[in-house]
Amino acid sequence: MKEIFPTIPSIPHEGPDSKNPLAFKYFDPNKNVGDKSMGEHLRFSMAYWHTMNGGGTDPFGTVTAVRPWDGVRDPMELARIKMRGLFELTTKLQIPFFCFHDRDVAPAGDTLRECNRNLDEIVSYVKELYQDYPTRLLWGTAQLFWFPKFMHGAGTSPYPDVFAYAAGQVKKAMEVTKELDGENYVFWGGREGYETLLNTDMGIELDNLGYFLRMAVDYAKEIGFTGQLLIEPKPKEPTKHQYDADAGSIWGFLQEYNLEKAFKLNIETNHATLAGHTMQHELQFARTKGILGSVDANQGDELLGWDTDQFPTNIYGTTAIMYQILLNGGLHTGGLNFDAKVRRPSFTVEDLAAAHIAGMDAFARGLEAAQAMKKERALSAFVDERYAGYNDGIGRKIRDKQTSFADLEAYVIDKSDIQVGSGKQEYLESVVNTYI
Ligand code: XUL
Ligand code: CO
Repeated sequence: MKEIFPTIPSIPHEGPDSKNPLAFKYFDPNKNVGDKSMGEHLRFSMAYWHTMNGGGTDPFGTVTAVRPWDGVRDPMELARIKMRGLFELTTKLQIPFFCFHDRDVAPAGDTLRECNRNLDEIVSYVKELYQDYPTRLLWGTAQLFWFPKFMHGAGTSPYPDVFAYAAGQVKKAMEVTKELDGENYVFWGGREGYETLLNTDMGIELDNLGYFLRMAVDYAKEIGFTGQLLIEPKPKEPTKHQYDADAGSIWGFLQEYNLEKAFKLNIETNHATLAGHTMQHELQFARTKGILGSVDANQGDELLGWDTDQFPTNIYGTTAIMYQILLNGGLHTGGLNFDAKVRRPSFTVEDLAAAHIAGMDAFARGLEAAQAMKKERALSAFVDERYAGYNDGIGRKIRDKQTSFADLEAYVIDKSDIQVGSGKQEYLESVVNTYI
């Protein structure tokens, strides 16, 4: 079969001294890190929408990307070439998974029935590609934000016909995710929010969204989809305010609608930045509540207020992410999906490969640093010590909820020697530096 990316070789591991842009310097899937191989720890995934469909457009400029399928006009032929391109590129890069939105991979039609027909054709083609390539589906999702009908939202639209259309579309997207053995299914509420409160009934919108997700849980059961359902937080963009703003707000929402056992989170670094949180905060919150499911691996620009979806190359960032993932005992069915796009001036196919390599190498280094920090209890020994007061005495009683305000008042009322320790922040920051 003719290669789609003949200039991209199977990427070798050449080690840190290599100057070859198309080689791994740190990522080596067979290297053992703790009790697993690097490949088992780092379940990378390629995002179809950015890598196959991204052209480098921005509000001020047209497509810059040069791609092997430029000039192909027939939409179904184009869809097949790009899908085969994805399988070839992921295989050459040793990326085991991919993710897609329904409308990324096959052209839309005038009706949902027509959209489904096009999608079915591509899904059959993916099943053929499964025979020849090792790449598999990390998660599928429905694209409920591009077309004009979704301008006011999907599950939160004021218009029931749109709500119904979105439900029908998610039903189909869940079916194809199951058909392709997808390990998870993602809900990202791109337009589930508002532009202005002057026209918004928040009560109806939140209740409808809760009900929408309840029906999704029921349908997953009905068709025997056993993959993990994931919600992806983002505070804004494209809407001014999105209801799934961050891990904390989703946790509250899930509990209100009795959905907290059915969903975990797919947490994206750039979305955390937009929410005014660190990625570490979002991961640690989700981990603490037992809802850390998967990661959209990218990074933003702290100076910009929008979603730049850059490849994750910051080793402090990847170390913090991998530390939380290790403390979580891994991501289980989740993975590290490069929801990232090359910069507009990086327009060649070699840039696509180099960008993924850069992200994979940064995560390999982050993993090794995080594993050493965890093994040597570089941070956790201090954290355990800081809270040790709760292991016995009055602290134990508080943890066991065996006190009243009166008991606590009696305990402290004549105490003159209340002691606290140093938080040692600067020292701990220097400790992290020694592992990076
Ligand atoms: C948008 C975004 C989405 C989701 C899937 O910011 O992250 O691509 O990951 O819909
Ligand atoms: Co994402």
